[in-house]
Amino acid sequence: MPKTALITGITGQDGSYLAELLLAKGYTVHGLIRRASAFNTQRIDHLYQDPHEAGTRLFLHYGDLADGSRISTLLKRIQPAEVYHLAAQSHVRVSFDEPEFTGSTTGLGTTRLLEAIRSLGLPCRFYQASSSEMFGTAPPPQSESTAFQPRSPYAAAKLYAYWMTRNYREAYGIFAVNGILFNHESPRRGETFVTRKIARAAARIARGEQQLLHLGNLEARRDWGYAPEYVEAMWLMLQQDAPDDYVVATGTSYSVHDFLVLCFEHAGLDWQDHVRFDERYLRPCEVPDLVGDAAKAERRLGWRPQVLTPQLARIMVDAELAAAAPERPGSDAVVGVAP
Ligand code: NAP
Ligand code: G4F
Repeated sequence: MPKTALITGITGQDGSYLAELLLAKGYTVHGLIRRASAFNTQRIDHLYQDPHEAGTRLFLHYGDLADGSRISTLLKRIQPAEVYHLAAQSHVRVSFDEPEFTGSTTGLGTTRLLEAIRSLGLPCRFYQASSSEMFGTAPPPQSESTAFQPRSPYAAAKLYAYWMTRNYREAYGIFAVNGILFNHESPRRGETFVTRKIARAAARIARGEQQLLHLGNLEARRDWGYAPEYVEAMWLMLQQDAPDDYVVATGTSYSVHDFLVLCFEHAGLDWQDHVRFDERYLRPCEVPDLVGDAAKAERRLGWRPQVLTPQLARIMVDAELAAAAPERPGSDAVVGVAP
């Protein structure tokens, strides 16, 4: 029997890959999108199906995480078997500027969904997009049993959502899981996250469209994997017999400086000729070193990463080099928007 899923955040990096995966598996997919003054569906435009035609399996609905009654109405109407809650204010640096908004969307948004599921008595499975950012300063490697030490409003909001997910599982028996995903990237990554910013700048500099790239802390270390593989892990978590929480990571660690070298060398450039420090990209608190231990995901889900950071850097730079030169500048460094 084909399943129905609801994806919040379907217009984001992960939402777009997850929608592809679920459609390929025969699911009917409903996506929550924010109303904006311009189209914000670029990442899923290739999946668009005319809703007037028979056989359509992708449906988009306006809604916002701030609007609990709308979420409840949609859940009641769609009756999804699986809910993948990916929507969030997901930028760590921005969360220091907008802590209240981040708490309301990234934190309370999860509660609004869980409470709607509970009050409707909906027999669905729920995925919460938890984050390695919750580990903060906890020494690596971090696993499901590592104590959280959040270092940003974003991390604190995600940690609240993590515990609400566990609470609704324990208190009400909802099949609710936390995927604690370490950084995962792709050519669809938002342009203000550091990997995309670097890959994009390398291609633009190679094409002569940009001279300088401004960055903040180059010493921070991250465990960077490939997003299309990570959405597979989300799906696997909801196919298990019992709900549980899982770390998803590559188990490898590279600094921002390392990623810079990987991208610029692949584009045939010397990064030192083009990169400048800009303190606006520093955070009031930094997370120094994230490296995940995904042994449980491998053991229980059979999930293993295939693409590691050096190949990821090549994939991202190649995609930028292949892309046509954009009409607008785009990079936050170019237009001067902080961070
Ligand atoms: P992303 O590209 O920033 O996408 C975020 C999505 O949330 C977008 O579709 C966005 O809509 C939507 N959204 C934001 N605020 C909303 C609101 N108030 N109401 C409704 N929708 C809203 O994030 P991502 O990289 O795909 O990550 C997906 C999830 O995993 C996020 O929750 C993120 O925090 C978490 N996570 C990501 C990583 C990672 O490395 N990528 C690691 C761990 C956890 P618009 O398109 O309209 O902006
Ligand atoms: O690319 P970033 O902004 O990702 P960050 O902060 O690790 O957060 C991402 O991963 C989390 C998982 O751990 C997700 F939960 C979250 O939603 C998001 O997807 O920054 C990575 C590192 C940081 O240490 C930052 O200080 O890069 C450093 N950095 C240095 N210069 C920069 C810059 N980050 C950004 N965004 N822009 C810079 O110019």
